[in-house]
Amino acid sequence: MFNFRNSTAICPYCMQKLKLGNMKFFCVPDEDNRHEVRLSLTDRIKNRLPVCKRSFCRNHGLTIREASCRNCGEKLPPQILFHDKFLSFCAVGVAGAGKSSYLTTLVHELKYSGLPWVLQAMDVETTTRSQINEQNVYEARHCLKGTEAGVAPKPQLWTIMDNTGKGEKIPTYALAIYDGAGEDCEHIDYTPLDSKISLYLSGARMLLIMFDPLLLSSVRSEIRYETLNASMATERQTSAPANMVNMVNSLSNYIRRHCNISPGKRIDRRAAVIITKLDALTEMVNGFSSDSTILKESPHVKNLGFVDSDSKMVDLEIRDWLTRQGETAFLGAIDANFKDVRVFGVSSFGRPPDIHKRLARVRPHRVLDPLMWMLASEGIVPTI
Ligand SMILES: Nc1nc2c(ncn2[C@@H]2O[C@H](COP(=O)(O)OP(=O)(O)OP(=O)(O)O)[C@@H](O)[C@H]2O)c(=O)[nH]1
Ligand SMILES: [Mg+2]
Ligand SMILES: [Zn+2]
Ligand SMILES: [Zn+2]
Repeated sequence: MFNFRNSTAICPYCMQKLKLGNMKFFCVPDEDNRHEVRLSLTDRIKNRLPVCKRSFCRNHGLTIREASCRNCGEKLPPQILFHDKFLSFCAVGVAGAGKSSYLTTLVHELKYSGLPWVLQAMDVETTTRSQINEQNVYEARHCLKGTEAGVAPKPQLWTIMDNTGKGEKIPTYALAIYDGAGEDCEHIDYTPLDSKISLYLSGARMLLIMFDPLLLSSVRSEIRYETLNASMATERQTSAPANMVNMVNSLSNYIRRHCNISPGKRIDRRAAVIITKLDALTEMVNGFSSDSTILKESPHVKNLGFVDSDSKMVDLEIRDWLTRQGETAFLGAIDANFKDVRVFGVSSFGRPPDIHKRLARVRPHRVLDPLMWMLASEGIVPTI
């Protein structure tokens, strides 16, 4: 019988800790029938899921796993109740920074990179959305459309089963991914954001702060017009100034307010700063040198762990590169606001799209690095 006492389950929609008493349980004997099952006194004392006691119900005597959250009313996928760790991250960045493309290739790599993990979607929505995105990028080979602004993003909910060990028990992790619209991230602080987006930001275990290097004027002047055009999302973005410093500051103020952290204190939240579209930077004379670590294949997955020295080197190389581009204000802003920051560089596609926004064979570069960092910090993979 599953004991809830030690559960770390969190409602992925309202971020409330899921205790037994915070949930409503339903028995669903068939598609057209459902009835609520209340917790008995013994269930409460023993901290266990309820059992259907209705006479003649075909589920009579079975443990009930269908539940909804009492706080927000959302239906909870049964798998969210059973896991050893709850992991969640939220991607933020200006419109067109490459968030959705990155998360699409991240999920794909997680499924097929050879890690001894099995990834399963927890609900139909996650399955459908990831199928559409993967189909677009990997089969139709076309760039994704911008994420709809003004609506709260639904979290993608995944279960990771960790097949590394040989024991009988397979550790499972719940992974919730939040991918908002850049347009909404750009206005944090200024417009009354949907309260759900704010919850996601303050509730995530790790923030992915996506930085689009193609917004830097020093980069734009060194890259071919075709590459630049193909690697930018919208007309609006092409003329947008690099406004990441403001975004980092307002994001930080926002989290501080929401989590009651005083302005003089760094935010105690893991923040992965991710420079996207690395492939486009290889055209730069002033770019990364050809023997730099960042351009080498990522060592983490091959080693089934997080190679800290490699990651620290990449962090240094990007900081150095950003400094050479005159972006010290951005580095200053992340270091001043976040206690636990690491800088990463990725290319979701491996090379720029063509002028019609079509993709060549997708070869993601280093997309799993930030995730491996989080997994290492959670003790799920070793730090090497
Ligand atoms: N060269 C290159 N371009 C990329 C890469 N990833 C994304 N892009 C470009 O960036 C555009 C925007 O990518 P998205 O993933 O939709 O960006 P987003 O951050 O989700 O944007 P919003 O949903 O509007 O917030 C794509 O249409 C591509 O043109 C990459 O790895 N390399
Ligand atoms: Mg998007
Ligand atoms: Zn809830
Ligand atoms: Zn029943």
